[in-house]
Amino acid sequence: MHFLRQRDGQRIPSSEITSREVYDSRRDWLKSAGALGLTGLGLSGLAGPVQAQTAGPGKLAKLPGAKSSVAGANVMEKLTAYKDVTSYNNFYEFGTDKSDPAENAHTLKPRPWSVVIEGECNKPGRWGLDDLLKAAPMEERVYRLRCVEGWSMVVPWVGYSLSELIKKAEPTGKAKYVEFTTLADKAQMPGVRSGVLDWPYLEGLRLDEAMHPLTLMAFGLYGEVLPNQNGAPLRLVVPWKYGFKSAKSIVKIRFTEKQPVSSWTKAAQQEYGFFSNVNPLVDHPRWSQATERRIGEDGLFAKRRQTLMFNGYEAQVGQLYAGMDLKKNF
Ligand SMILES: Nc1nc2c(c(=O)[nH]1)N[C@H]1C(S)=C(S)[C@@H](COP(=O)(O)O)O[C@H]1N2
Ligand SMILES: [Mo]
Repeated sequence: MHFLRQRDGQRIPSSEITSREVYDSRRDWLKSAGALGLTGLGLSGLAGPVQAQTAGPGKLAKLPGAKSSVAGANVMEKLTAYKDVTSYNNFYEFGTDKSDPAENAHTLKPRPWSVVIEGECNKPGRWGLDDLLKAAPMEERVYRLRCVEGWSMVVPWVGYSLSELIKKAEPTGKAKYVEFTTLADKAQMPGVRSGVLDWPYLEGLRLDEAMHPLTLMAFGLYGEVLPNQNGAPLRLVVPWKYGFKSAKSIVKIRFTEKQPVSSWTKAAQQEYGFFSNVNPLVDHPRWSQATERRIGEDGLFAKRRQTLMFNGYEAQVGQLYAGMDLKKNF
């Protein structure tokens, strides 16, 4: 297949997208695609009003973000429809079926909300949601999200680099990892009564991973605040790792010396490693990770896509793992 090289080194099959270099912004590109009549060439999902591409249905509070200038933060692929992003979810606190979170998460109360910042840092404390929202300028970032189960989406998130918060907390020299704890409230989350995971849902990153500009503290998607099922009022998005690293509805951020043990690692250590970087060469013990299904492309002619190393973000994050055996450190 013929590939076009994106400015940030990502490869995009030419059958899926037109030349990236010619156009600077996603919106410009969409307009041009429309003007050139390319929307009929298997790009039908891109047709329609350009403004609508990143606008939600208008039911939730607006949360606009300026186009991000972070390298790799603007994937030039067709966005997954808002309807799919918000109805096909993993959020086990609301049940294990893909449709459960959208059906059950209305009981989650995203306000008032606060996040405790503690552990190895000079500025521990409790941050209220309004202060978190104001901590840095909101950016819109179009990221691929690749679930360990073998499906993926392309989502226009709104938020800012987690590093903005970390800098304000001033981690000490002892801080090597960041641990994220999410809400586990039986009154708001029916799934927490089940023993499917060891609650609260806990995840962790190495400090340099957490500081990487692509690591996003997300507060919204499609120009609106996060729907509850997507992890309101704030969640991580770590685009080069399997989706389960992107913890939803975070209530605590802790700086630690020791590597955190995440809920999924606890549940099945041989299946879900600490790093969990997307890697088509390292199979899950029960299935291949070489290909993926793009949500929304389920039609008769839908083909599985090749999964990309680091989910397509190798140019940006590969250096973080220089010299590491990625098969051992899966
Ligand atoms: N608290 C919490 N966070 C979570 C999960 C969860 O069950 N609970 N599921 C994870 C998994 S497996 C994936 S793939 C993504 C899905 O995010 P989305 O539903 O917004 O696409 O959320 C992740 N974050
Ligand atoms: Mo996932």
